[in-house]
Amino acid sequence: MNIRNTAETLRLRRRWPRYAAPLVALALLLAAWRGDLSLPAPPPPTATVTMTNMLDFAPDTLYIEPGTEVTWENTSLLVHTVTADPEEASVEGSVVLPEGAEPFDSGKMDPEETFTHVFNEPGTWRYFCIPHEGTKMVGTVIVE
Ligand SMILES: [Cu+2]
Repeated sequence: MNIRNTAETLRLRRRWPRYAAPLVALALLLAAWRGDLSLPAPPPPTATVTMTNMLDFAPDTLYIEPGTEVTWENTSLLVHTVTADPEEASVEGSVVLPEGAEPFDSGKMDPEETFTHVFNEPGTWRYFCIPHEGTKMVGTVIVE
């Protein structure tokens, strides 16, 4: 047993000379230095808002950092929208956008549908649901 182990060790030693490990380490260091081993960018932060049978967004106010990917999930039995476009609003104050921000609109979302928007501009965003604007189905996203 011992003799066999020693023989195997010797064979391994012969196959992998003593300088092999430092050489591999050096090659990896060089590759890293050249940028070949750069790590993938971390995934963006995410948040979820649900659209309910009670005609509201939950949470109705969401605090996030810039670059957060927000997903709305229609968990209700109704059609809702996520609309941050003042042109679509018929009630004053349904939409508020940070200065220079692009409006967006999910369009009609059937039950179980999702919609995602990435918030880059800091500030206060207020959005609403087109079919339920009259019952004040509005939500706020604060990017800070
Ligand atoms: Cu709605």
